[in-house]
Amino acid sequence: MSTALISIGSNLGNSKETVAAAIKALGQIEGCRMTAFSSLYLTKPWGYKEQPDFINCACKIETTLAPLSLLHRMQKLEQDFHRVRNLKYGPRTLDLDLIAFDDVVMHTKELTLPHPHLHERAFVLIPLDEIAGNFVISEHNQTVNELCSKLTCEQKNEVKICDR
Ligand code: PH2
Ligand code: MG
Ligand code: MG
Repeated sequence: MSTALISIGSNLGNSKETVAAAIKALGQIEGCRMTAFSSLYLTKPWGYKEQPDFINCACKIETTLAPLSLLHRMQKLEQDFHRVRNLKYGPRTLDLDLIAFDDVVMHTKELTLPHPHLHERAFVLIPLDEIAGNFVISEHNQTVNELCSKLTCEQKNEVKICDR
């Protein structure tokens, strides 16, 4: 059994509903069990700024799948939610990013683990800290909580927890 950390994002359509449906769907992938998911957060767009704010959330899954099989299942789910890929870092109905998978380090064309931008993204680290603060991110050799504490106030201010 492996542990996978996934970041969920949406900024098109009814994002809260989409993220809630994605949490449910991820837990229903064969060979996967959802063991924790964070609150929803309203976050300022990172990268390309001229787009709506995002709803972001993080979840933790126990899985018997290999990293690439899990990635492919996640990509299939994105398609089911009618995601259209236009701009790099641009708006999206549903984005599912595999952030970490046990202590796997891998650099292939298809998948980089741990996620190459995780340490600079408050919208990934703050939700993750809620559910997996003690998880050690290989390569960085630091826990999610340690990486989170290195974010600047400015970065943290762009991520606000949503009302339940
Ligand atoms: N995803 C991106 C680019 N920018 N910004 C926020 N706040 N949240 C995201 O999920 C996000 C982003 C590319 O996947
Ligand atoms: Mg993304
Ligand atoms: Mg993505």
